Amino acid sequence: MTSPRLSPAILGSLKPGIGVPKYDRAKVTPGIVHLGIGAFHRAHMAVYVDDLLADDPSWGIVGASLRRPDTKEALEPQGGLYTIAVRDAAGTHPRVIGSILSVMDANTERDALLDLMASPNIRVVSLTVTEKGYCHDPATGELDQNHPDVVHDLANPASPKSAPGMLVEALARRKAAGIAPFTVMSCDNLPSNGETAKRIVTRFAALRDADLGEWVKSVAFPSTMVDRIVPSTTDADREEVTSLIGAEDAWPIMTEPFTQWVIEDHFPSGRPAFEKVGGQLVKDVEPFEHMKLRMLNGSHSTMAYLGYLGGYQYIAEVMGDPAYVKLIHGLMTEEAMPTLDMPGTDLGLYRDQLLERFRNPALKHRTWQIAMDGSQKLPQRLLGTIRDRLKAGQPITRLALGVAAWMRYVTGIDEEGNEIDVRDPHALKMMAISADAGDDPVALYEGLSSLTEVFGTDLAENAVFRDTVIKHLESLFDEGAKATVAEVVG
Ligand code: CS2
Repeated sequence: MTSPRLSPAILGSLKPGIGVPKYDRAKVTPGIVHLGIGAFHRAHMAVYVDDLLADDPSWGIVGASLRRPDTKEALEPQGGLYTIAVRDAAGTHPRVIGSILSVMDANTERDALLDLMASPNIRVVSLTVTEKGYCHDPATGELDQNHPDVVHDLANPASPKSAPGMLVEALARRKAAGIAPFTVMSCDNLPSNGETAKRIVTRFAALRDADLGEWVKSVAFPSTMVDRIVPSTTDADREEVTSLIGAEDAWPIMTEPFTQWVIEDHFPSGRPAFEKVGGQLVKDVEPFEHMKLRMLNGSHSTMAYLGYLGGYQYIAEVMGDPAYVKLIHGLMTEEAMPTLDMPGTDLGLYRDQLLERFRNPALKHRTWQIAMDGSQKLPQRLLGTIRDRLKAGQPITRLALGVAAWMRYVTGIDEEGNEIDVRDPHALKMMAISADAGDDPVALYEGLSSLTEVFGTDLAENAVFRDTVIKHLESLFDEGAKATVAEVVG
């Protein structure tokens, strides 16, 4: 028997025990526009908002996709409803989320979306547009004025394509109408994501017009640290969720039990009571961001490149290899933790929880998924930690192995000689560099480390960095990833 499509009309006839919205969705009004309505947002912020709408229905979310209309196509027939399925060793636990009122496709509904963003009831515009969506230089955090979307948006300010362009046009419309600005809340894995977004958006606004640039300086850009592991949904996941809830969901979101959200409390235009639903409101998010980026994401990227090269498809599989576990444990304990300043936080406990989360056998998190966009991720995940350690004269063995594994990975050829589908905004440039370098580790190092948008201008020439990465690269080429990991952990 085929199941009916998930929709508001059939909420009452889902299988017993399935969590559904505990508020009247008809009374919910939009207060938030979210740019980049991908899986992460739907597993994270949208769930916190779902938890608070019963108390305050003025914070419904209108989601927008800037690139592909696929989320809209999946959610529109479902009236915005979708399932999050939390997976642990005991099974899969589905719950239907109702906080997303509708989804707009920025490509076909740009003007309506900009008008909505400019309307007074929208008080927060949040973003998960991934690292590359900021159109910035990841090494410096500055707007990349040569980015094709930035060039386009400066030439066509009223029909922007990029996230900075959308934000500035919506703010310009508010300014013109005499409406106070919304608060911009970045929920991407960038260091000082609020400040970074502010630097990029104010620069873009100033390039459009000096007055607008000044006005945009008054906009609030709180920083946040977001955390929840969200593997891409597969067809098998869709089938499992459909049979668990008794309705067909075109795009359920699979995730883990853990969730964390640390938010800088700076919302002059008002905010939902995130603290009532598990959000941690703080003055300074930066220490939390560093902790998460350097420990969780630094480990993730290292496991992704070394794991993929070693033939492991999923993170839980990587965690089944004791040498890899020792490497990651050491990377966090010996190399990342000493660079963090977190009074009152038990970093050893945080590390152990991370190792447990990485081990989650039910979460099919692909190494290939995490390996994506390394050029945008490496600076905040590994290179910042490396810089701090080099400055203090401390060893960088394990961190440098993560960097070497990335260099080996972006050659686009695996250890069996098969092609790797390298997804990265700089993939073509990197593949050309590695084609020139062949399998010469020194040439590969020199080519890739000259990408200043990743390495800045200081690291490539640092003798310790250079020697350590090249030594690892030689081993990766000669012995392969598994043998290299085994050797490094002794
Ligand atoms: C991952 C992150 O894909 C990746 O790069 O490292 O998405 C990670 O799962 C999240 O940051 C966890 O909060």
